[in-house]
Amino acid sequence: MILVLEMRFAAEELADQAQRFAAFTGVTKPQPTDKFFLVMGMTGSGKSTFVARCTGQKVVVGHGLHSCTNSVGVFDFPWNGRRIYLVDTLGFNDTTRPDLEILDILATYLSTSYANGIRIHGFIMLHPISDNRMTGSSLRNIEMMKAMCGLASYHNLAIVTTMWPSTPDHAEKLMLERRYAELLADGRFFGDLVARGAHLFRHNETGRRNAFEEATSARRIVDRLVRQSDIHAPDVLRLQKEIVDEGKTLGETTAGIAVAGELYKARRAHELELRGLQAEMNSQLARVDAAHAAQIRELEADVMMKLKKAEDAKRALRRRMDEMHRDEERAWKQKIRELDEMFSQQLAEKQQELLDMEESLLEIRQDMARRAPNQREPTPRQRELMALQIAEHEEIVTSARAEVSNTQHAYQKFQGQTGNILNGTANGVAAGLTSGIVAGEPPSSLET
Ligand SMILES: Nc1nc2c(ncn2[C@@H]2O[C@H](COP(=O)(O)OP(=O)(O)O)[C@@H](O)[C@H]2O)c(=O)[nH]1
Ligand SMILES: [Mg+2]
Repeated sequence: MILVLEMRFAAEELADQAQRFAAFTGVTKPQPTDKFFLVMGMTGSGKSTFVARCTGQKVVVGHGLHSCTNSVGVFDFPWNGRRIYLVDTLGFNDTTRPDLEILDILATYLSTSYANGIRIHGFIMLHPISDNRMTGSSLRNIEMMKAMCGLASYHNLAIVTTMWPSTPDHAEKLMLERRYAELLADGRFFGDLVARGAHLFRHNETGRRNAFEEATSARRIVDRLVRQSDIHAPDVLRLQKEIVDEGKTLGETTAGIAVAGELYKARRAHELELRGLQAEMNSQLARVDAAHAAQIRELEADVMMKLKKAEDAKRALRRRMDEMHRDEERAWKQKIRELDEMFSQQLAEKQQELLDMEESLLEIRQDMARRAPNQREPTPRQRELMALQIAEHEEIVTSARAEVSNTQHAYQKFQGQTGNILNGTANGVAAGLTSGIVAGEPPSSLET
């Protein structure tokens, strides 16, 4: 991971990432006309690609400031003199992270952002039309989105279907249209949201993978949302209200209850499984068959471990905003420390390289001046060549000097921004706590 980063290390990009992140978490104050949109949807629905097309920025997962921390990606682009921020979120039903962890991450950032005065102006919910299950992951993502938002009206929501095929045959076309109609009518999917004002878009309906077409399609959706959000003032998300204004633990929030429901079902299933295994152990048959008994014991240990995991998850639901924030802050600090180290090392290397170059330039000059006594006076042609050689070296040294200075500048910018993030997010949460917005007993050990 670090190696990949080292190779592509771009100081400016990291500083920019930190700056955008600081804007989303309210550490730096955005302009009143700036907009923040959340991009949601299941993993693989095309969120990162959408954001990349819209902003023209590389939306890479797996390196940079946002990796290794439990973070969301913040990207931006200018729009008619304003700045539009797109927040690339994590899908529920991710293969590598449990729902609870995803919710925890979103809750941490959304609550900090809200406590610092930032409002979410709109939502872009991506849904892959190619998903033929109509249950499972996509349903779960829609449920979680509703639980988190809990808005009275959805004028600032764009429901965007993605993954339209490029060359569907007649039967496939019919099938997709039928599925589309069902999605929009069924209350478990988008039915209730459409009834409450959500806007519908088919993103990249031609299905062609063409960057320009995709960008045009994505921008069209954002344009509409910007206009909508100018008409309808942003509402506070239910999750933000519950955590910041009402001081609920994650498990007490509507979204937390939805996750807890799943956890409960899983726990129940494990308990039942355990009971079944124990009954089998106690039966006459198992007692005589030692090999079978050992096998059952192994299964039992496995189920017990799963149960313990579910119990741990239950405890995690009891976390309050300050605890969530503390964990996240710890991860950020660690990441920033790593990047800082890498940055200063890179700078030191560049400085050393420059010193070496300057030294060798000096040596060339001295060599030329120090002619051996038996050497003849150089001809005008030789002089000309020497001058050219020196000029060439000087040019290289000058550009190395500029590079060092740029790196230095970027490093300072990076340090300024990351410092802001750590102090600012902590202060934002602390401010929310001290002003009594967050109910419950004040945490004694909040780091600020
Ligand atoms: N066919 C097609 N593929 C897409 C489209 N948008 C994204 N993809 C691909 O779908 C995969 C998942 O996209 P990604 O943006 O990473 O999804 P995320 O997990 O929601 O961020 C990637 O391989 C993309 O190249 C689209 O509109 N059409
Ligand atoms: Mg993604």
